[in-house]
Amino acid sequence: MKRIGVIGTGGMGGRHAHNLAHSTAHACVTAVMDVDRARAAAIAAACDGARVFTDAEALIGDDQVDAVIIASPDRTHASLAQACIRAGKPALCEKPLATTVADAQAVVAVEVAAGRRLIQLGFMREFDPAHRQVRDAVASGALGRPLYFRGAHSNLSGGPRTIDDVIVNSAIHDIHSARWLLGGQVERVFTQVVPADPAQPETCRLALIELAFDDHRLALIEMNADAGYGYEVRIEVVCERGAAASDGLQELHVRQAQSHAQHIEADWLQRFDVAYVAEAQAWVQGLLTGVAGGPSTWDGYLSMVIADACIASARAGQPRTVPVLPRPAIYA
Ligand code: ISE
Repeated sequence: MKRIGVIGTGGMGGRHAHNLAHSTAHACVTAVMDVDRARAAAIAAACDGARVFTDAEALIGDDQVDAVIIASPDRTHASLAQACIRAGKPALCEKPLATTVADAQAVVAVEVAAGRRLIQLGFMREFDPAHRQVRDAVASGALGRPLYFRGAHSNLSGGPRTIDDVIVNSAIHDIHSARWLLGGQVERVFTQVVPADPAQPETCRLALIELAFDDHRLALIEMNADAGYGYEVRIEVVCERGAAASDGLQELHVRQAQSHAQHIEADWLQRFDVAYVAEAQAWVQGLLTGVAGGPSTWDGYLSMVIADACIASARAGQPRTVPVLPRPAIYA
């Protein structure tokens, strides 16, 4: 039985705590941390009386915690991931790994020094059945070599957002999907933005991101931060002899009385509910076998390097080059 400590009890932390306590074999939640003690206590009570913490480092150091979920605000991920590695405790860390390239690089450095993978990054789309079908179709080779990734990601608005936030918090998923599904190295990016308020160029209503790979393959990502109708993630991989696509919705099509309807989910917790359970189960399986799998710290770092170039490109109105980085052996 692996004893899990959950840091952060917002939507994601609460969902992870629930999935680990109720849908994951060989795992139990023994500790829950939030700066808001009452919120941590409410989640802990639903996890068979886990202990409540208001200090993340205390939870990481606790001897009744074998492994950690990091689901606190984005800016805290990098330092908490490093604290887990230093304590020798595996962690499932929500994306993004960090909010700056330097912070992401620091996590890589600490993990490389530890000599083994301890962090799994929360790019949960890798565990989504629709995404896996597309990945399997491409990997089968039947469609020929993948040439082009197209992704459309729509959110319902939580209020006006900045370019940095839309790219580092949201489009980072699509950047990872493009790398995961095409493989290879992104060499150049070009980002154009429709501002949420034309008088405030730092705001972002919609971003169009082009990625060029070093072997001349391409990706195009449309990130709609305020779609106005619901939550959607659509992907397509165009290959030499065919294409594989997922329109991304989970609900069935209903045709009735001369009309056709399909319910659209409101957010990622609804759309990716199955993926989050599969992600937690795969993570716990890795804890039991001692073999870390899933998206790595290196995936988190490279996504951040690409995201950073995308932000610079949006500001400059020009393409930007992505540095080529040597992959440390532990991520081979
Ligand atoms: C959110 O944090 C997520 O990770 C969702 O998957 C993503 O769709 C959304 O844009 C993010 O804000």
